[in-house]
Amino acid sequence: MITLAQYLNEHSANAAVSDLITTVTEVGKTISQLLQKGALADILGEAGNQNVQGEEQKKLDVLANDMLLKALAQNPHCAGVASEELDHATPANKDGSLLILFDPLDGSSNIDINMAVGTIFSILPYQRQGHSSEDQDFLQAGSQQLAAGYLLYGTSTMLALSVNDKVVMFSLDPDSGDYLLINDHVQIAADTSEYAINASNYRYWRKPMQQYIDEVIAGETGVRGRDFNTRWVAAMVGDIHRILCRGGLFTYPFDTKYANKAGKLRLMYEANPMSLLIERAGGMATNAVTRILDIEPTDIHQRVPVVLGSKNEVDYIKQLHIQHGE
Ligand code: AFP
Repeated sequence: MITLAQYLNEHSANAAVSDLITTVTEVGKTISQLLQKGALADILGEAGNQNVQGEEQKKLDVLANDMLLKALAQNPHCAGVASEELDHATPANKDGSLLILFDPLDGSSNIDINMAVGTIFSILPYQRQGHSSEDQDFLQAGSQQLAAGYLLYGTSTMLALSVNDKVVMFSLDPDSGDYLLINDHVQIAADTSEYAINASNYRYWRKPMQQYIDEVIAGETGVRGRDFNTRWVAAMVGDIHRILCRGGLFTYPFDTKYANKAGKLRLMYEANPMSLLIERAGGMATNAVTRILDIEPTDIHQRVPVVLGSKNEVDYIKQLHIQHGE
């Protein structure tokens, strides 16, 4: 079987990018081991602080963040690191050619209940080599990403990755400690009857999203003429993994629940890397109307509505928004 190292050697055009991915995935092995030990490794429960997003941090949020930050800061190719958990980006090696952004532990409300969580990462070029990196340097559209991926710590640990025009998947072999290639061309079907949304927010959505959910709930008795099914992991990484495996729709739409925020998910740590994977696997990723990868960020922590997955379903939601003049 092909290891991650062999794959990167053959398929990544940029050795520095490969090296950064190796650093992230090595830390991922330690996070995976800690999760397997769970309570026995004293990783469950609250850390007792809030992050920059005003969310309670879990012990493993803090641990995973610190481990990734430390390892990446030592990588000579890394000019700066931005984390969902930290107020500002951390400058690293000013001669490095790359910037990396990560969500160290996505879906952290799942940690204490032994459910799937993940690590998401996005790699951008660094344009000011020789100077210390700043938050501003990270403000690049998702279309500029050189690579993106996630580690899913589920019943097994998996890596989904894109370093070229393809999306591939690896499974971590607990015996050898290697990531082994299990799918060398991930593709998402254009049609689906499965959708993921936190429907408890229905009253906060805009009209077209309410209409969409009304239609899929009506199923074969409504305008869609067929039944749909709901799935919700409460960790984006788990929902995206399901979509890469068997298609589907994932949305965390615009809502008015969070004052002054355009939704819950973070553009640079969640939406951009996942959108790159979804598009390269043949799917579509929008904020309901606009392509996510074209959004010019204004803040490293900005939030964005997300609608992504099987192409025809994402496009259907886009048409509903256009009809409603959104
Ligand atoms: P946490 O990492 O704070 O648990 O948030 C996870 C997340 O950003 C994303 O991964 C999920 O899809 C979404 O939030 C879950 O949101 P709900 O709490 O509304 O279910």
